[in-house]
Amino acid sequence: MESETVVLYPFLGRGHLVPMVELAKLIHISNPSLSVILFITPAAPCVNTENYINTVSVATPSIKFHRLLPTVPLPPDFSSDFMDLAFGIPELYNPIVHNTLVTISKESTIKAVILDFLSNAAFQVAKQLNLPTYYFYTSGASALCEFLYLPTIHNTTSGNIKDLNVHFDIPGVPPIHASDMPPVMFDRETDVYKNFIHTATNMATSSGLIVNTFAGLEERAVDALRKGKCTTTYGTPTPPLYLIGPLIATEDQADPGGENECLKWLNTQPCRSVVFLCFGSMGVFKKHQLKEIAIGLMKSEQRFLWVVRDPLPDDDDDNENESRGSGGKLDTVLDAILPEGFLARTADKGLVVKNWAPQPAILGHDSVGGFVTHCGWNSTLEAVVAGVPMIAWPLYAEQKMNRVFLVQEMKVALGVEMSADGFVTAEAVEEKVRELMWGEEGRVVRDRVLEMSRRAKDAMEDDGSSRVDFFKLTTSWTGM
Ligand SMILES: *[C@@H]1O[C@H](CO)[C@@H](O)[C@H](O)[C@H]1NC(C)=O
Ligand SMILES: *[C@@H]1O[C@H](CO)[C@@H](O)[C@H](O)[C@H]1NC(C)=O
Ligand SMILES: CC(=O)N[C@H]1CO[C@H](CO)[C@@H](O)[C@@H]1O
Repeated sequence: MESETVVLYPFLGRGHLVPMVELAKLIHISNPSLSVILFITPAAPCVNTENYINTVSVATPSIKFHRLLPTVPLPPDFSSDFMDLAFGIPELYNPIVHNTLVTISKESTIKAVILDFLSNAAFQVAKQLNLPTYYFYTSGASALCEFLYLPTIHNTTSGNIKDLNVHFDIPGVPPIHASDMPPVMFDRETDVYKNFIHTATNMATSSGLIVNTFAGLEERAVDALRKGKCTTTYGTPTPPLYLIGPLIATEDQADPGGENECLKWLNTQPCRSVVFLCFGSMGVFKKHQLKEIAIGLMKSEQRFLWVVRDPLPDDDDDNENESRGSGGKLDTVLDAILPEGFLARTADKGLVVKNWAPQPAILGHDSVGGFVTHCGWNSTLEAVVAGVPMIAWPLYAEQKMNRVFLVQEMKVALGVEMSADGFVTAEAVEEKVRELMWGEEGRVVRDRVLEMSRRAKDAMEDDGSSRVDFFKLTTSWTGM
């Protein structure tokens, strides 16, 4: 029997790569006869994925990382914008992707090519070779409704989204104000905007859309997608939808040096009493914002575990060293900015840790009763699985939109009050933290997220919705 292969082509940002690797593992574990290959571009706008890739290669040698070689140099005039690079680098590698797919095809039948949306450039290559091509979408079904609807918004509005003061009515989700749309969509003349429109159009004609969510979490969005409501203007039906989540990384949960400091501390705290604050790998604040968070936490009188990264300088910082990208070293900065005696006064109730904490293990710990999050989809899923209610504090990408979904539709989060430029006052922090832990509105969210946690577990049972979808997907390749 000829061998069969599935090719996955991730984007190398952590929030995209890690779930794609989880998908690769799941495909291989459930279908050991399928070869699973992940394409890796040598150049990427994100670094620091090398260690992760090595760890996975050692732990799971049966899935293969294939480096697309030779390295293609960036043209000298290439945009340095992160999103332009994210979409643009795969485009440079299209000839190599083509040759690699042809080479693999000589020895094996390629059953599927699965793209991250940022690897969209490869869609035309796979299509040209007549390979069934899927997208793996690393945000939720609600965000996917918006994504697929973008070409319709594009065709039916004039002017730039950033200049509009309207709500968009998108099937499957609550109305979204123009200012809550992902900033990449603000200006229709930009390359990134055009790339999103083009990608959405390709997604709508692909062989299937695989989404890291579960049906019970986003019922209205899933219903709209399944009924083709987000793509009615395309003249083609929405491709099959496979909701196979929640896929959550296992690598990060390992604690190499024995018990982590945060987990040890949590062991000493009462059940569901601690508010956990962590804003993702790119969640950096200015100093004056850190100070507001500290004061708000102190006044809330709640227990807290706060992950802080090196801050950005304030706008009026006159220290020349600090104006160059970093607001200075965290230790000194914390002492300087936190209210006097903050760390000492809160020592029995609070723990401030620098830069990194084992997030999934913390969210899974009994003592954690609330999570202040930037609304990245991966963090959201981790909290939902652990049944931890959230305070939504979006920072970038599609996070403002995710907040609308989390607060208004899924009802697993309270939204923190922010000014137009994203600033949050100490009072707002204090009020929301108390509300989440003790309030009546908070109770609704606390109950709801526990229900969602149960649904997440059900979805992953043998006959659960996510397993059934996954089985449909893989049997469409193997025919078994
Ligand atoms: C948008 O308009 C273009 C040009 O008229 C058309 O080709 C395309 O199908 C339309 N797309 C949608 C989603 O309406
Ligand atoms: C900037 O950094 C240099 C070297 O670390 C130090 O000597 C200098 O005093 C700093 N300047 C200010 C304004 O802090
Ligand atoms: C699946 C996944 O991407 N997990 C990541 C979610 O975010 C946390 C915190 O940023 C990371 O530690 C996980 O690796």
